[in-house]
Amino acid sequence: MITISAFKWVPPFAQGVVRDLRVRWALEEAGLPYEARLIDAEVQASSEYRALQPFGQVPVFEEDGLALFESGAIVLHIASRSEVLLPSDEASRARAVTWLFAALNSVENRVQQLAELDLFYPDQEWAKLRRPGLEKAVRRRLSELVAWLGDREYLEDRFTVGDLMMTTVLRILRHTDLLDAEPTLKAYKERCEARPAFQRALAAQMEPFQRRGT
Ligand SMILES: N[C@@H](CCC(=O)N[C@@H](CS)C(=O)NCC(=O)O)C(=O)O
Repeated sequence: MITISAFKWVPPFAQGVVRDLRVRWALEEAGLPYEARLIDAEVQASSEYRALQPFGQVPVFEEDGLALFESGAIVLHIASRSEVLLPSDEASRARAVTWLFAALNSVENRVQQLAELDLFYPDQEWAKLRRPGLEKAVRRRLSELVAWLGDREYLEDRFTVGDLMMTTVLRILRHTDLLDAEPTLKAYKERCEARPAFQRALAAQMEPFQRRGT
């Protein structure tokens, strides 16, 4: 049985965007059953967990003695077992993988910086100075994505693991109105989020938080 790590609890600003979501979504799309190992700060700091994830973060993927960390690597590993996520022809497959990396290396890096600034350091003087430039850099990536999408429904000619990853990255901007300014991109994200596999993944991440009532 596949096991993934996830948090027992995170503050509301993080609920629904923790990175086990993308792994859960990939597993749901691939039709692979899994169990979640819910962890806390004590487990994160333990040597047992650090042997699985050197930085103490979630998610970790475990199956038959194989342990993987880094959500991009995990999602790619899952996708390699699913035609839904990775087309079988070589060129289309390579394009889908390209978009997975683009989501992580060209979009998430900026989006994450903005989110950290807004959520962790909103009152710091240096953050106030840095924010306009960072917002501009994020806006630029969003408009570049819009230009690429044009009339397309997905980043390529069908839904792939690239769209899965890009959607989870765009969700990190939910505390801002940046996507409202880009209706094409907002509609793209919502199209991907409407997939039943995403809805199941989101519900599964949220379940322990809702059970706790916070
Ligand atoms: N690059 C890593 C980032 C993982 C990551 O940032 N995980 C966050 C949750 S979304 C985490 O565990 N944060 C707690 C911490 O860093 O201590 C990945 O994609 O797996």
